[in-house]
Order: sequence, then structure tokens, then C-alpha cells
Amino acid sequence: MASKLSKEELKNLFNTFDTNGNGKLSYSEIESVVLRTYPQFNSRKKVIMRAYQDADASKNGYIEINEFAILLDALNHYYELYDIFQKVDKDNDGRINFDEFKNGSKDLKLFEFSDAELKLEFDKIDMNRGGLILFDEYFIEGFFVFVDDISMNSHLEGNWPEAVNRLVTETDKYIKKINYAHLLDVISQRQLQTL
Ligand SMILES: [Ca+2]
Ligand SMILES: [Ca+2]
Ligand SMILES: [Ca+2]
Repeated sequence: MASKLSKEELKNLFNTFDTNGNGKLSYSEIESVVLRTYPQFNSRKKVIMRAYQDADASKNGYIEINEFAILLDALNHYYELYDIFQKVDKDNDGRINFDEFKNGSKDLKLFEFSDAELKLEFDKIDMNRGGLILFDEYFIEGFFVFVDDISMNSHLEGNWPEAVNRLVTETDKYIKKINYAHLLDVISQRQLQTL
């Protein structure tokens, strides 16, 4: 979505967020604009915080104009992930146990998985082995595990765009819609960070 905005539209939107006009966005500026424009984020402040942290590539605590498109994409993407998470979390306790995971497997796009295969997937996501999936673990599975797979693949084959393509198809099983552009952004940021 953000990639569809022109440079000027992006700049105008950025200025709307930048309420004190200092050319960078603090977390509180972002949160207040997002909550004002999209009240449905009220129960999902975690999503805003997560998107803000991800988009701040320079790690200076502010979102600058060059990080802004990533912020918008991340907001959109995490919002969708959170949507699926809440649907599967039937008792609304903010955690997904294996029963909920099994019952929600269609929402998670895990079609035609046997119980044993589902258990394997569940354990993969449940990184701290607590028997429950937290939202953090869930979207880490949705993103960073695959990013690591991608960098491994790219070392093996020297062709990471192709590896990304394949993994995005793979990941579609888990998540309704992978934002390809954002995934690429995250990858390039990560590659820069590891240089
Ligand atoms: Ca500001
Ligand atoms: Ca920054
Ligand atoms: Ca639950």
C-alpha cells in the first residue's frame, strides 16, 4: 500500500504525523495519529510499537522520511497478522494453545495438515516451549524465521531473490498475505545490519 503512494503523497502524510514539525516522528506522534485515524488499533497498540521498532532502521528512536514507507507497510502487515491471531485465539487470553491452533488451522492457512504435522508447526512457533504461542512468537514465525531461511538459501544458491520468491509461496500457507515488498525491505535492512 505504501509503495503505491507517490513521493509527494508520502511526504504529505509524513507531515500529518509530524505534529511538532521537527522532521522526524517519535513513537507518541505515530501512536496518536494512528489511533485518531484508525481507532481499531486501540486494542492493538502492540502492533504500532512493533511496526515502529521495525521501521526504525537507523535505531535512533525516530522514524525519518526514508523509513516512513516501511512503517506504513509494517503497520498494515502486523495488523493483518494480529487479526488472524485474534481469530484463532478463541478465548481471547492473548495466547494460542494447541487446541486453538488446531481448530484455527484453516485461518492459519494450514490446510490438510495431520495432527502430528500441526504439532510440529506449533512447536516451531512456540519458541520458548511454554506450550502457548504469544503474538510476538507468532509474527516472528511470520517474518524472521523465513528471513534466516532466505539468507541460508542465498548462500547455498547465490540467488536470493529466487529464494525469497519460493519462501513467500511457502509462507503463504501460514499467513493470509505476505507483503513481499516489506519482506524485501526487512531483508535488506538485516543484511545491512550484519555487514
Ligand atoms: Ca516530530
Ligand atoms: Ca530512524
Ligand atoms: Ca487462547
